[in-house]
Amino acid sequence: MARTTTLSNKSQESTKISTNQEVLSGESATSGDFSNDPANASLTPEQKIGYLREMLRIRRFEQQALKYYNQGIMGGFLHLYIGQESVAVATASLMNGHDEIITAYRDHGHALAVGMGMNECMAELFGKGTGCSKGKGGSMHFFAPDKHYWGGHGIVAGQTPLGLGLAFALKYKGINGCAVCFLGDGAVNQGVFSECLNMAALFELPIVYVIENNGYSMGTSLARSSAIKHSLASRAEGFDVDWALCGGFNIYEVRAGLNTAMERARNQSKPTVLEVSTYRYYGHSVADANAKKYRSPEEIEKYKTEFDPITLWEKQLLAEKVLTEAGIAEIDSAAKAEAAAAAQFGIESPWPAEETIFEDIYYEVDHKTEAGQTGRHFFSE
Ligand SMILES: Cc1ncc(C[n+]2csc(CCOP(=O)(O)OP(=O)(O)O)c2C)c(N)n1
Ligand SMILES: [Mg+2]
Repeated sequence: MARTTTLSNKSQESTKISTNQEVLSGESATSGDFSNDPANASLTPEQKIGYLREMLRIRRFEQQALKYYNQGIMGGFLHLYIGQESVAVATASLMNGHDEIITAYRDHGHALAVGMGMNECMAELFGKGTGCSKGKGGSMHFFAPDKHYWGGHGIVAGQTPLGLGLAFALKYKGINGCAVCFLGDGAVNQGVFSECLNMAALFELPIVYVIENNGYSMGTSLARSSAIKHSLASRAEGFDVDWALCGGFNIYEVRAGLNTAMERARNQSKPTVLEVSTYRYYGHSVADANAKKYRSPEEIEKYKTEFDPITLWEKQLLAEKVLTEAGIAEIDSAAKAEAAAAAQFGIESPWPAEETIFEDIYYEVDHKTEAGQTGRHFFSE
């Protein structure tokens, strides 16, 4: 049985958790039935099917990208999210139209989950002018502010103060939304994250920091990188910030954990650190030559066969009779076809024009605004 712990240091709600360590020692992937949690109790079959569709779209998209990368047709960085799809899809499914999200370089899943198109994302990976960042950002820099998605950042933990800024803006403007900022288990050790927690608590900002704990930062395991007494999230206690742990393999569980934290941010303007246990199947990036050396093949296989978030969700939907095997196959075929068409779109798209090379560097230059001089970029209206 998975061990039981306290969900939040302040609210004293209790739940069971499933950590990576427990999974590896043979514990269950999910630690309870979250289908009746307030976040999930009234979900429609269409919504549940939608989560499967989104997870499959992310996986098929990245598999296509990997194929072209391996053929040398695609270049640059490529940090695959495969294995972690449930986290981004669960989060996006809870966004209320005012919530904002931001993440690091492992950003494809979040982008597709918030509604970015496969074409603009795939073209960006190919470095083409039709890409979401006009081919100048690549894999690490997907952005869609119109979809409340603020990227896509390469500096480890660099997105954490930016996420705090989003939360500050929401509070300053009196908008009933929250900011969700994703970071990895390695990013937690960056000093700036501690500064963020201090300010989040001090200013009572509506932010949820989601630690996607996949057990590794590049080739370094959690045990070798982090001093842990209880968990990474429990460090938040030092800043008087609420924290919680959540298994990341079952969409119901991720939605339950996220919903509590997002509601707290929206309704009480309080920050939360939520640590979600998850796993990436591939190396840190496709350039990770040691991907199979710092983790045993058995470990990777165990996650793939027993804790895959897509397989688990498919089983759940079959058990609930929401979908049949044939229905699942149909959704998967559509995702594969969409990803293949997006790759074709990316390949056939033109390169960015040479004369655009100095564009998109400074917003105020491109838009001929004086905002840069007055220092009022974001709060001018
Ligand atoms: C400030 C900084 N230091 C080092 C790096 C190199 N680097 C890129 S990713 C990474 C590991 C981060 O791991 P984690 O936060 O666990 O995220 P994951 O890759 O597992 O999603 C490192 C050290 C960087 N990009 N930025
Ligand atoms: Mg990690």
